[in-house]
Amino acid sequence: MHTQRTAVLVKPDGMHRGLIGEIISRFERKGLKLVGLKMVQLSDSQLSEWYVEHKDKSFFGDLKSFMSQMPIVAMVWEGIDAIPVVRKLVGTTLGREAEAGSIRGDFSMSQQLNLIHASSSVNDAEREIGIVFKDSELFEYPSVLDQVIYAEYERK
Ligand code: FUP
Repeated sequence: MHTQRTAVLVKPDGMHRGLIGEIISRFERKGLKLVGLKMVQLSDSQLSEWYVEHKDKSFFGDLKSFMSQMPIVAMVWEGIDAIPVVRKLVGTTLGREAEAGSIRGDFSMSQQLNLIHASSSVNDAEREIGIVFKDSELFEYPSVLDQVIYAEYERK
C-alpha cells in the first residue's frame, strides 16, 4: 500500500470524441487526486521515449504518428496504488474486448484508438511523467477529500 503517481494521456481519438471531461470525472469520482494537467503536442522524439518498449514492433511508427497528430491532454493522478487503480478504470488494451464499466470498455472498439494511456508500472510512471512534466508543474496540496476517501491509518 503506497501512494503512487501515474501518467494519463487522453489520446487523439479521446480528444476528437469530446471525452476529456468524462475521463477526468471517472478518476475524480474514484477518489484520485489530480496533481498535474496540461495540453501538449508530443514530438516524435518524446514519443520514441514514451513507447520505448515498443521500439522494435511493426506498429511503432504508426502509433507515434497517430499520437503526434494533434495536441492531447496529459495528466498526473495520485493516490494509494494509483497505478493499478487507474489501469483497472481504463480497462484492457483492445477496446472491443475491454470490460464493460471501464473507460475503454464503455467507449472504444479499437486497439490503437483506445482513448487513453495509463502508466503500467512505477518505473514507467516516473519515466512518462518526466517526459511531459517539469517538477514545477506537479503539485502537492492537502485535499479535504482525503479524509473521506481514506481511513486514518491509510493516510499516514
Ligand atoms: P496499454 O498499456 O494498454 O496502453 O497497451 P500497450 O502498451 O500494449 O500498447 C501501447 C499502445 O500501442 C496502445 F495504445 C495500443 C497500441 N498498439 C497498436 O497500435 N498496435 C498493436 O499491435 C499493439 C498495440
